[in-house]
Amino acid sequence: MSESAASSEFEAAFHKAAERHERVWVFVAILMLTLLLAGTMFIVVYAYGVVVRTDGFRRDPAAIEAPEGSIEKTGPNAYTVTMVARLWRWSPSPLRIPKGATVTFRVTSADVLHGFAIQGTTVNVTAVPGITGSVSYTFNRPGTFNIVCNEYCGLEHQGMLGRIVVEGDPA
Ligand SMILES: [Cu+2]
Repeated sequence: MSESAASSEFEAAFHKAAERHERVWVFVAILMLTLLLAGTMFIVVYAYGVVVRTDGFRRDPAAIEAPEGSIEKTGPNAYTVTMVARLWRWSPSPLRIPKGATVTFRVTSADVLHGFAIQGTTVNVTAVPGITGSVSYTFNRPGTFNIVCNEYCGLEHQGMLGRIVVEGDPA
């Protein structure tokens, strides 16, 4: 047996063993990822009861009770505002309220996902078609607040701005 024949025999045996180990560990890795994914899904759905709703989504703006939003006075200085997002504007905007007003925003979308965030406040809610999100905020500081869309929604996303004007002293 020549020296080169011996070395190529050794190489062939080495590759055969290496391939077997490689196959085993690729399989183990895939199995671990599958178990991790299945386990996560199981825990999320069964233990936490999280279910993604798909039946209630509607994209027809006409299906929204107040397509241009609404403002309702609910107390001495309290308001409920239905805020509707659509490509690419907010309504009602500009929204004028007195200083110190507590506003409950009911946020929804007429078309796709948008993000309702009021700069300089803690308000940040996703506007989902067919679903109404709710958040309250008290505007103690007069001035103009920008509503920005922080959920990418297409071509004019960056220009999707609204205004909230908090005026002087409460009436
Ligand atoms: Cu948007």
